[in-house]
Amino acid sequence: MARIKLDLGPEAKILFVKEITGRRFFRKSVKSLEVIAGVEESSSSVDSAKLEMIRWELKELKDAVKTMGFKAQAPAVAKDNMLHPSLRDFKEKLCEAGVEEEVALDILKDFQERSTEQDLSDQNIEDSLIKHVLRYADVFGGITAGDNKIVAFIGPTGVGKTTTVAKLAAHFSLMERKRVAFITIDTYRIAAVDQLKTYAEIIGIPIEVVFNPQELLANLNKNKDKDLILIDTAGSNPFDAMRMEDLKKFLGQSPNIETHLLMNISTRPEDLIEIYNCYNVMKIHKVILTKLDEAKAYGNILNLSYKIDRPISYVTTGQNVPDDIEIADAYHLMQLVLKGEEGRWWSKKKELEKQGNLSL
Ligand SMILES: Nc1nc2c(ncn2[C@@H]2O[C@H](COP(=O)(O)OP(=O)(O)O)[C@@H](O)[C@H]2O)c(=O)[nH]1
Ligand SMILES: [Mg+2]
Repeated sequence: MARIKLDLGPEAKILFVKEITGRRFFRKSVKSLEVIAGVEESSSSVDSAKLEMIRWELKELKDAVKTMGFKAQAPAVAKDNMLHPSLRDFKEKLCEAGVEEEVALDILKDFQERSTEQDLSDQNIEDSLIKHVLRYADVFGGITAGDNKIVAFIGPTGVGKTTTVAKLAAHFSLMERKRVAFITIDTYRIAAVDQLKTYAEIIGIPIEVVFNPQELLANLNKNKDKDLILIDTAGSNPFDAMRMEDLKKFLGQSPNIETHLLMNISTRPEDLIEIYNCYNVMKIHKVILTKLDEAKAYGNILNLSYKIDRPISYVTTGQNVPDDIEIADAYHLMQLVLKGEEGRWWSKKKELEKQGNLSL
């Protein structure tokens, strides 16, 4: 009041008071008061409606200024300022690898919050960062055959479902000596099953083609003696809700079916999430990323692990049956994200195998 009277004279009155609590970066919150004061004119007194209008307009103006200020600060540079300088290069590295900016920022901010100033200035910060990023690699150690395990492979056309089923069948049947059966779901009676039939003949395992959900159930019952039943599905457009419902009916036949969704690693991150959401009308248990050999950047591994609450079971690394498939491993996948093509551990593994040294 003293301040107001000094400015406006002894007749001054407070017209409007508002308490504002503001937060300034890393400082304690500050409380301040917003006050509108005035002097009442004796002849033409300001009516309260008018005053209310002025107050309202003032508020709108203030809000508009605030919004403008916020938008001007929105670009990446401002967001980067929240990061400790020692983390900014690493963020660039992640983004260059195709990790989405918001994902990279969130992961690094989390690291920053868990670290002391001393940790952040440490020369070996990169090692700690790699360890931290490993936390985000959501992986699962592959399929364990036995006890009539049933796994279905779903995903858009051409991602590599049939090839992956063949790779796994060959592995479990020929290397692990398990009893394996193939079932292929053909919802349209036109899908090419010859490809899988050829593999089945070479590997020497039975194959059944089923055309409706009841047939699938009958076939699952027929194969109760198997250690592993692999179900291949005809590729389907994820944005075709009818086909999604069809597939859901098939896979709903048994609660024991474990579903692995295959997606090409070079898909745009936003499409990857869309595809996942479309298939998520049925229960997805694991994700398989395919065609790592054709990719230039691997940031999607991190984008996916960060945004989707499902582990990666396998990654596929080429067209060769049965060799080009790897069980997802957090360390190897993160090396791939950070080193790109140089991190392709499977190529090094093959090189060593050729030389007769299988130590990797
Ligand atoms: N480069 C590469 N090609 C693959 C991989 N997996 C499958 N393919 C190829 O992708 C094409 C489609 O595969 P397919 O298994 O028929 O896909 P589906 O429609 O999902 O069953 C074929 O030419 C495969 O050889 C992979 O990991 N890397
Ligand atoms: Mg196929």
